[in-house]
Amino acid sequence: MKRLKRAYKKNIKQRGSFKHKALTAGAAAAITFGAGAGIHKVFAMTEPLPYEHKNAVSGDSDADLLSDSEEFAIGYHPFKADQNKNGISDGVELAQRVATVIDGLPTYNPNSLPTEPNEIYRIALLQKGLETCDICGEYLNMGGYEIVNPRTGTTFPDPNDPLDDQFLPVLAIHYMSHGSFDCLGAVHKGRTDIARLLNVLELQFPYDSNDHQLALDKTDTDNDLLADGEELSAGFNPKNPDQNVNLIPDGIEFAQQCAAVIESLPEVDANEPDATNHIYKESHMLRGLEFCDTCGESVNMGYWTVTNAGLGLSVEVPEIVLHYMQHGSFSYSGDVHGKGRIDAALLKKILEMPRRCGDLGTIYLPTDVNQDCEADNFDLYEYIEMWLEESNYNSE
Ligand SMILES: [Ca+2]
Ligand SMILES: [Ca+2]
Ligand SMILES: [Ca+2]
Ligand SMILES: [Ca+2]
Ligand SMILES: [Zn+2]
Ligand SMILES: [Zn+2]
Repeated sequence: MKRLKRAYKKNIKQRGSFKHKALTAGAAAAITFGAGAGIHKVFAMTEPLPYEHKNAVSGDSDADLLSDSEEFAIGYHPFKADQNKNGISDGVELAQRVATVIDGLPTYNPNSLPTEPNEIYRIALLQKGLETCDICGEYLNMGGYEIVNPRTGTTFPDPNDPLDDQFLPVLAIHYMSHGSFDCLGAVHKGRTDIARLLNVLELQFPYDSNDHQLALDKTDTDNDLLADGEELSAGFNPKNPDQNVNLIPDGIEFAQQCAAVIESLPEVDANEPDATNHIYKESHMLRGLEFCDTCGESVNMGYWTVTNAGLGLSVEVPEIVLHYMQHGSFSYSGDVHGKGRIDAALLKKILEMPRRCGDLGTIYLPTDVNQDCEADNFDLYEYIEMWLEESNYNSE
């Protein structure tokens, strides 16, 4: 096994023809699979390797195509390959997300720059020449883009960036759109400076934002769609956008979790509240529709009253608000209730969040290795697998 790994490491140093590259990628799959260790196995099995732009990254303990030091620099978890549990390794989806964001930036020429820019933009520094991609052989412009963030006064690349000191190569964006931060072609050979690029783009997580997630008009220091005051009232940290390290901004997932809990509450008749239900909802649906200002969908113009009998507290939750919460927002905008924001801290109190394992605020015991809220044999298996992985890694 060890010999195979060494042979493979030697292999990836010899950057050659496309045919050779495809072969190397295939060997990577075989080897990680052969190691038989949990996290590696999952990804080797689910990701088709040949002809993909996904070479193994050195020093990448969880094999999610971000090195340990890159993860440290951007605040990701170096031993969790799929922090948001969506079946896509985190490095792959982050690269694709970055490519999409860059493709959507307004583009200017070096001699017609915007006079009063108020958004992140890129300057096209394309060149008269092509370079080929080592993996797929596609011809791409050998130039690239400088990225400017006028608000924070930051630019990409760094003047000493070893990949290219003038611009982010078109080839690098090509690789990112294929899920890799490598940039290996005829002219450029190296890896994109991920931490700087995310900083300039003001991007941290790979999630796709939704138009329902309306901007806050209150201070939201960590930019997670919960205002600082709301976080303080709710017992969250206003300076950490992702307290449960699942790469989803906390305000977004908390809104969705509250919506799911409200949907699952027992419904009682408004005239005879059932005293046996500690937390319940009453329907006040009306004969009429309310239209969502974001997607145009219609919902009942009525509302729910959600009550916590034990605390003697209740709150009105219109259907349009529930609709926005399902899309990750406590702010709403409809043609009956207008624009507004529901009190997230009050909701947290009434619904007694966290209610389900995994809801924001869940405290896991240190022995609950797989974080399913039960300390059992499965945790031990997971721990043993990690331990084997680790000792394998150290014996290299
Ligand atoms: Ca990693
Ligand atoms: Ca993922
Ligand atoms: Ca916040
Ligand atoms: Ca989160
Ligand atoms: Zn390519
Ligand atoms: Zn909508």
